[in-house]
Amino acid sequence: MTLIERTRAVLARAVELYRGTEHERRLQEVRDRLDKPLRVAVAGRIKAGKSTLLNALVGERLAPTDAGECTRIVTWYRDGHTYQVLANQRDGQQRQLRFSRDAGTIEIDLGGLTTDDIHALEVTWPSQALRTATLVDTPGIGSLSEHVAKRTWDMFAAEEQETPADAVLYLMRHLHSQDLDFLRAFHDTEVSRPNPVNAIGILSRADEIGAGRLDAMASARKIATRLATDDKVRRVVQTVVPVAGLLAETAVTLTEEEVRQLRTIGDRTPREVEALLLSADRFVNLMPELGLTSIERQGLLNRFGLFGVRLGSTLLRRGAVSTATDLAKVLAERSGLTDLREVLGSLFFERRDVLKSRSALLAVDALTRSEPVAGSQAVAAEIEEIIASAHPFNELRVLSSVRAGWVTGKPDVVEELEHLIGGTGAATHLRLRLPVDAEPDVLAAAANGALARWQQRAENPLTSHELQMAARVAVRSCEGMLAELRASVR
Ligand SMILES: Nc1nc2c(ncn2[C@@H]2O[C@H](COP(=O)(O)OP(=O)(O)O)[C@@H](O)[C@H]2O)c(=O)[nH]1
Ligand SMILES: [Mg+2]
Repeated sequence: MTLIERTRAVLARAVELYRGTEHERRLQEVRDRLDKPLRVAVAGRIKAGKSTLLNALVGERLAPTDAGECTRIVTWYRDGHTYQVLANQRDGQQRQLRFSRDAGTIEIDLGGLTTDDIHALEVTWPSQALRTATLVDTPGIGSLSEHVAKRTWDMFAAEEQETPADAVLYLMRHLHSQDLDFLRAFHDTEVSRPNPVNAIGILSRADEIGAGRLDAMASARKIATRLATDDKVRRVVQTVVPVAGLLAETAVTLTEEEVRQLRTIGDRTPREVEALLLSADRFVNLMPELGLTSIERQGLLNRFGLFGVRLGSTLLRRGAVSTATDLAKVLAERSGLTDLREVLGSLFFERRDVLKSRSALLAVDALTRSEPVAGSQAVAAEIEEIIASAHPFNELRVLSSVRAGWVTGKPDVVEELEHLIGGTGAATHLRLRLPVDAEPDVLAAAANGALARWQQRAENPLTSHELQMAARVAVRSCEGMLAELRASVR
């Protein structure tokens, strides 16, 4: 039985046990969640660029950014057939809210409710991107008030019976000790501890590094790599990806008019443009002969930032791109969005079943503890069994141990281990460090080679105990890959 099948079986038993009680409905919700898109929360301090990045991932400007009372409420964005906004009230009631969408993002009319009355907003929006993942925008720690911060905290708190999110994107502008404390609190203790498995770090607003110079993203990439190899950071997130969220959002919603305005700037000499782009203030006010009003210039800054204006106009001047479609594509790449999508795919979406099973098992486990009934102990024991023995969880556990520095060995050995158990993505070619188009027989040969090496390590009495345990898991991973390859050849 696969992990997800075992999870379904446990859930079915739990639903039976709690039938007729007030918990039955919640368990059914947990079960239904297994078939729904993965839930990914966007977390981080206020103004880290969370809402902006969420919009970039959806490909539409939905989430309001900056101030506004709705940015203070946890908001779910999910795919659906109709456009709808619901308020989940603290008193348990649900109310449909009116909304408009004139100036881009959705404007929600709270209809007399205050932000304190609302537990969360649920926005349903037909969207291809939201079919893959339901996205959760959070107000952010370090927010306006303790109260708002607490609301974000609730989203992730370990005491909660159910973790509302299966995975989290954690935005950090600077490495801040408070950021790390927050990450730690989010990571539960049940499946592995600490647990970098369901968190990806994002070095956000990356374009602002180095005052928006054209090499800003290269600098950001260096910082992100340094962060990602820092022990403290590795314990809590799988990797760190630099993203210029604003430019990403603009890239996926670029208009012809904006391209025209950038072209106007690109028609000037590089020296003139540089002088103009020294500061936001200069850009808005100097050079009246440019042919763009102050309002248009301010508009460009709001959408692209200084870096984006510089990059976009330069690309057009050099003829590197000529159409809006091409420019949008290059800006998405340069903003880091394309890379982020890839990382999300390999670390979250390909592991969807594991992450969802994990959330579901944690939810049922918490219920059996807080509301025991006859027979719930057996269910709890079974969950413990699954968590202790299911191979995907073992991989996650080893991954956490590697990240925590508990598994030591020669660097290249540890690196191979990390890949084999799916630490850089669950796909077979990633585990074997081969190109995406590697032929099945090449993959099989590599998997066989790895299998032999790791079997040896598992049995070598000189191998440290931790590495031996890890090696056993790696052997299973290799066997799993080989079985899958055999099945795909047939
Ligand atoms: N230059 C730049 N500004 C950004 C970026 N992301 C967000 N911002 C701006 O930062 C402000 C806060 O962004 P927002 O997404 O509302 O942050 P949140 O509070 O974390 O949701 C807004 O004015 C955004 O336009 C970015 O990548 N680069
Ligand atoms: Mg926000």
